[in-house]
Amino acid sequence: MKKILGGLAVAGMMSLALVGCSASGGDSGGDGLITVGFAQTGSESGWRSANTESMKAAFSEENGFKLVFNAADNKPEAQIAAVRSFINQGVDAIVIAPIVVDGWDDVLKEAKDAGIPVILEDRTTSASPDLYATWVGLDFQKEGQTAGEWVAENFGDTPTNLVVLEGTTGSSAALDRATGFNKAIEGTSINVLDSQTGNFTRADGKTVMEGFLQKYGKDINVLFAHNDDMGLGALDAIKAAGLVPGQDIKIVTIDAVHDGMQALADGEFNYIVECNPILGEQVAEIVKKVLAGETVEKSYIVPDGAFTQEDAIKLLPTRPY
Ligand code: GYE
Repeated sequence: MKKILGGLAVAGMMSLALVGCSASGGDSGGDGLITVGFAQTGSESGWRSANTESMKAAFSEENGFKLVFNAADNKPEAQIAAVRSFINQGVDAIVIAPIVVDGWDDVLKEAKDAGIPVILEDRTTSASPDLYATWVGLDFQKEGQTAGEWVAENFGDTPTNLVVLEGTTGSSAALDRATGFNKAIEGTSINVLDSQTGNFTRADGKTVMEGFLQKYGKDINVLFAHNDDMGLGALDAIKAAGLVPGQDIKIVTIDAVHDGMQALADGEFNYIVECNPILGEQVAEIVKKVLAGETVEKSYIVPDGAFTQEDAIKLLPTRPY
């Protein structure tokens, strides 16, 4: 154990030295490449696949990186274990898309003590900001608010029953989207009948929607799903119940991945708020800056749009994901 710790301390000092001196960033492997450990959430959605692809393309050998990739199957303990293993391997930098906001303090302190900078991608944490270098992501609260404003504008004046499919419990994406949405519908005649997690997956979106339909049947007027995939899963449940999605039940989702945009173009979804998953290049650039000792902002927010059915028909052929 002592030996391992000794090795760790040396690796830490080496990375620290590299952070301080090397203009081209770390090179712990001695192969001219920057070794980056990326702790991805898992592979729950179309958004996630596009994000993983974007990260893998940006952290390529041609771009000067050696990527150590881990997907944690959306299990927070597994993700923390992956980060710990990156620290033990003595990578040059660690990128994390945190599954949940809480529970990060200890392992982030360990990375800091080892001199390995941490860059957050996509979601945020509740950990103290001095435990990570920066965060590249999206304004989830604003996304929720945009969805809520659309609901309020279209249905806020007449009694309307709404159900919510929430994303992963405890994730910043789900927490902030709920906050933004609830603020936007406050004081309107929208009645939230029920709100449950569908874990950002199609399968759970379908199961939870089946439950909602059994319980509330035709009383449901609007569905807000925290991502496209859960909305897509819900389509099956709605059709199986003999109802027409997009008409009997209006649907608003977040992400705007290809299958979601297709459902919007087909009239089965009614509105989608965009969440851009193509973050790889920006994250890679920032990792290089951090390792070169350059000052970076504490956060980089990538802007999002929002789409109607007409927009989807026009944009579908040229969507990059
Ligand atoms: O909306 C969802 C994914 O954190 C923004 O995670 C991300 C969310 C995205 O599973 O589809």
